[in-house]
Amino acid sequence: MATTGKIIKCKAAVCWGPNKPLTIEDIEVAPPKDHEVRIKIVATGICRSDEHVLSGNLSNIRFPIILGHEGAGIVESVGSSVTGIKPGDKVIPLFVPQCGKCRCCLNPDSNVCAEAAIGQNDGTILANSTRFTCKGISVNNFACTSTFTEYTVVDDFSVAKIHDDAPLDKVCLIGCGFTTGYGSAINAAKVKPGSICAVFGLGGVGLSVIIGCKVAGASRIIGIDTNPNKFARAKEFGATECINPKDYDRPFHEVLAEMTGGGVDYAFEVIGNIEVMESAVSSTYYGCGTTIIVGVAPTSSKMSFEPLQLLSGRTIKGATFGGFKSKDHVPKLVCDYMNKKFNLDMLITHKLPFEKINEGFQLLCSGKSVRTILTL
Ligand code: PAD
Ligand code: ZN
Ligand code: ZN
Repeated sequence: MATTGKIIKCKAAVCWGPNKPLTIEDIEVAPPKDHEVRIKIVATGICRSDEHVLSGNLSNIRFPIILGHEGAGIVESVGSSVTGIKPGDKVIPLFVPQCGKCRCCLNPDSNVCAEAAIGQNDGTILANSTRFTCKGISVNNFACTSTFTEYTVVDDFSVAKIHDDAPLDKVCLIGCGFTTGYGSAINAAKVKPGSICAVFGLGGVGLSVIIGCKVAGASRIIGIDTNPNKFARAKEFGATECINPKDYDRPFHEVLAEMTGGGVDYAFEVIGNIEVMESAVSSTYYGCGTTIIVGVAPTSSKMSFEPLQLLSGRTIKGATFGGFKSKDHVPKLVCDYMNKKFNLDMLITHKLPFEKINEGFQLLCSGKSVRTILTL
């Protein structure tokens, strides 16, 4: 391509610090180095995890930064030593990389990657630097991906090549929200047929948990949200009933225990709220209930529970990206979507041009949207 090996000037939404609106800036994107891939982003979703950074809930972030981790695009150029990915390929950047060599990658029971710590925590990609510059200032990368930009550069183990015919404005959700929720049910919880599930939080990720619970054959899926406007859509996805904790003036786990003969088999916390996490644990059946923590709680916050709650057989676990090994599974999930094994189109409530990104965040925060897709 004409741009190969050159700096690309393009637009990006730069986050200069917490509690400030993003500003669309002219940035420069340097060419990919060894084992790196430069991608033209075509579509990206807005996930609550991006908003956690904006609202200052996550403290280990270095500013300025380009957020966004739920995108899809087309490879513009590749650095030396990149194999299996070439210019023109459709790809999804992976916020959980898969290097294939670290202790996590080599363990079939883990799906995180030791390389992620490098990208996520210090705001750089693998070569310990960033490829973004704005007004002469170097701008950090977010979660190995940074998709709120027309062009991004990622490490080759942080990107998956997907089917040539995949609709990028839909399958971008496989880059985070859909996969996280769906996998939390089928991989992390391993929901059994006939079981009772409770899903706390009916945003894009919670609704995707419901898709997974339904595919796994749960007999009851109880959707829980403080915003009753979320209930109709949750039922379309497969929730068998929906309830609002605000409608009760007693501990919510007692309400769920009464509804379910003593507690649910699986409780999913998909909000990032410590009190709800504690309530979710108490809502599970004492002899065999499992709680899956999916929501991202503020940095350094702590949840508490009585150890006795676990001695009778309860399990508490967490999952990132739904327990899927990213590079292996993202291409397969894209094909499953194209073969209509599941439908994620209903997660998309809004579409906006990239320039209206702040409007997209307002829609999320006001509870009006599930997923807004920005097109670039
Ligand atoms: P969202 O904001 O679209 O959905 C959250 C839902 O929770 C909304 O419908 C709220 O109305 C509801 N809610 C808020 N407070 C309460 C409460 N106290 N009780 C009941 N309901 C409540 O977010 P999302 O679906 O994009 O993300 C959900 C969480 O999952 C969030 O914390 C995000 O950071 C996390 C996440 N985790 C991973 C991962 O890999 N573990 C990936 C992606 C997102
Ligand atoms: Zn996300
Ligand atoms: Zn690894």
